[in-house]
Amino acid sequence: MDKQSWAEPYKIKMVELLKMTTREEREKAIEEAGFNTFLLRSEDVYIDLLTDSGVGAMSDRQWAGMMMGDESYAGSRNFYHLEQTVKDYYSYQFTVPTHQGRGAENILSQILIKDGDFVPGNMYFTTTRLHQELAGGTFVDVIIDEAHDSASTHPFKGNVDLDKLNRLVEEVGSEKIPYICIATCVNMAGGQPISISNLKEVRRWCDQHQIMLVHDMTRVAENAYFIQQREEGYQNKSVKEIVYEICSLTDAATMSSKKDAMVNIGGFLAMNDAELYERACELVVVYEGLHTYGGMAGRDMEALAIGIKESVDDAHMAARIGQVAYLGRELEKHGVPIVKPYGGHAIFLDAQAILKHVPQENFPAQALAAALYVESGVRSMERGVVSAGRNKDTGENYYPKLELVRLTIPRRVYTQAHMDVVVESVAQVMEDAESIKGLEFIYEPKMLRFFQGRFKQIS
Ligand code: PM9
Repeated sequence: MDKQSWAEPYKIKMVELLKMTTREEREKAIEEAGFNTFLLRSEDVYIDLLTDSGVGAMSDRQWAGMMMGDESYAGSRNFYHLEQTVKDYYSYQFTVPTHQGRGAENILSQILIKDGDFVPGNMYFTTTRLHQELAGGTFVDVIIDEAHDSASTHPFKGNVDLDKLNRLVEEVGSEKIPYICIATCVNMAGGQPISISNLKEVRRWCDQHQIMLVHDMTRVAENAYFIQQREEGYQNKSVKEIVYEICSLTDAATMSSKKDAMVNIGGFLAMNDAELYERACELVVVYEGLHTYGGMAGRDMEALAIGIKESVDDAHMAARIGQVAYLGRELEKHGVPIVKPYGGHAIFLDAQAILKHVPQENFPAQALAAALYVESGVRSMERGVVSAGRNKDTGENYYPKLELVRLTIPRRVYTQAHMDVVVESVAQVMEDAESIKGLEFIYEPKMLRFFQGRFKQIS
């Protein structure tokens, strides 16, 4: 029998008390929030599975690091520690700190993308695509088809389809492709990994066409864990070694350090090319701050450097992914339709399969996330047509095949008992699924509408 226990390699030293609410209070709260879980007050939430971003629990060592912050405006000691850690763990020679991941995306997109360019990627991410579009580019999805099928059990649904890349070059020419952006553990596909063998093929393809390979490394350690578990020849390599190998295959990276690296704020742009570094240093002072802090406090850079080291620990990662898999297995026991295989950072509910009576134009995933909150105070996030937004040229809604609710697990925060509450709540919502109403917008922001959009129920 496969060993499925995954006990945490840490013990709890401090706790944060949670507020319990009544159903009536939650009904009022979600109505006031326009049926958008982003607009709830966190005080009104019991178990917060909105995101894994910036909400992890820092270790005692990271907190000790916070006390060692060197808050000098220029040349902070903590920056040099961070820069060295990025070199040692991720292989990139130059680091430009940013306030978070999208700060890095903005700078990279502005430097590399020209009007009319195309940027292929293994599925879109909301902020990444927006910055590509704002810089004049068009995102092109080159992920394998299996990634768009919630039932496919392909072990590496984050893989790139090389035929799609070839077709793009035939259509637009390689001079219109400034870089390819490859995410590890693809968020919108359900936290699905890319294999090393596929990444090597993409590397060869990029060399052949002289196109840069950029890595969205936000969840690289989780991807490395899946490679260790699933890819031939990697069983005896550590997560740390695999992370280094993944990064070495790419030319530059954007990082939201609020995920894998377990800090509350921060990110960076990293690269090997000295000229790109120089241009990034020129822009970082415009949007973020001096190139040795880029929107982060010295103490945050110190906690990040320590968090990077902790994130590649094998026991940490086994417990992290083990907890996510536990939630997935328990939900499946209750017959809940979820994206398979289980993701790295989250379990994704198939909202279209649960709310068969709600057409996609009435936002089933948004409605399901709101209903789950009302049921139990569990906060989740829509990852479907609301998140996908509108086509920048036609203004039409994108209708993604995946209409999902994401139950995102913060790192080192919740217990197995919390997961059991989540399972019971989802099962209860499924039982009452037919009573859940679809939604329509009453306020639709032009950009990243999922953050602040407001809805009303359709009677
Ligand atoms: N991801 C998440 O919850 C937080 C914002 S969107 C709800 O999944 C990838 C793969 C991400 C990501 C953020 C960013 C942007 C880039 N790439 O949030 O700006 O998952 O630090 O990072 C979120 P920042």
